[in-house]
Amino acid sequence: MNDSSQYTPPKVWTWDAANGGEWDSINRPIAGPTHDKTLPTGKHPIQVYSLATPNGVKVTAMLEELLELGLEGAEYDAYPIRIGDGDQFGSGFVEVNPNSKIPAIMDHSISPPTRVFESGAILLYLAEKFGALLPADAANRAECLSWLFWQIGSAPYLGGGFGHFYKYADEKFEYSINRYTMEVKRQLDVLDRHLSISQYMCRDEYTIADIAIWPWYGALVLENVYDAAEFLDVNSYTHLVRWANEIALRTAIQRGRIVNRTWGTLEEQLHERHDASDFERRTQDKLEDSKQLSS
Ligand SMILES: N[C@@H](CCC(=O)N[C@@H](CS)C(=O)NCC(=O)O)C(=O)O
Repeated sequence: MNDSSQYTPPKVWTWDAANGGEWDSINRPIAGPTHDKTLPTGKHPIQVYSLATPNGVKVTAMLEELLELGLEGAEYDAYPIRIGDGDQFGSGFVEVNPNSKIPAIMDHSISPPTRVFESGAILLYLAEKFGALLPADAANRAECLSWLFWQIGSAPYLGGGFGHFYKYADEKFEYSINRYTMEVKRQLDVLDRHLSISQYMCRDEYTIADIAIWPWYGALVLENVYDAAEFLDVNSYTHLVRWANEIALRTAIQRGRIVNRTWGTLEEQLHERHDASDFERRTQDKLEDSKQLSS
């Protein structure tokens, strides 16, 4: 890698060198598929192709919330797209999301079966389809959508900016870390001030705005994401921590965050989800395992 203080950009950039960093192998400057691969399809109306990153958790948490509300049409099959292995560049996935990023869904309950990609679009699509988790009156709906779109616009500074330069980049550049830390702390303060006067993102109603923001900013203040809890002094954002803790207790969040999770402890992983009983079976399998280990 070039020494940044010596680097003069060429007239035309060419793709002839690795950028370095943990995600180097999947970064490329062109779109489209790299290989043929058909996606699996299960028995439910909604098919989810995703991974339990913050963007992926938004969708599985949303579907679990809808199921908690008794909306059976939200039953879904979820298949992992292993982005570290390049699954997002398979031909079947690119047909569902030409942008090659998780999450993406197919809705087979309508004709023709319809694709939806971009997590914000998926949340809005599902909220409108099921008439849930999106306020009906104009003022509250506007507030909810404002925060939903705030999340979509803000999180790239947290993930692609701060997370990349603080955690994943091979070299630590003070300029880049300062720039993105400034912005992330400003975002945390935006949320903290708002949540000091509001129970949820949209007044006293739990909505898709909370479902979009929690997997990024809730997880950031609760789970030491990027090993940055101390660096960002996350506990000083007390109202945000209060909100994050409250949402973390929801069954749908606890379920949604382990669907398509392929890392962490075994009890945090449910690679594929086809039925609510998959969660219980997981617990049962664990109990059987621990009985065998202790006998
Ligand atoms: N704006 C998109 C962002 C999706 C996104 O960045 N997904 C990441 C994982 S969190 C991904 O699939 N990365 C694979 C890649 O960049 O090749 C959304 O909200 O859905």
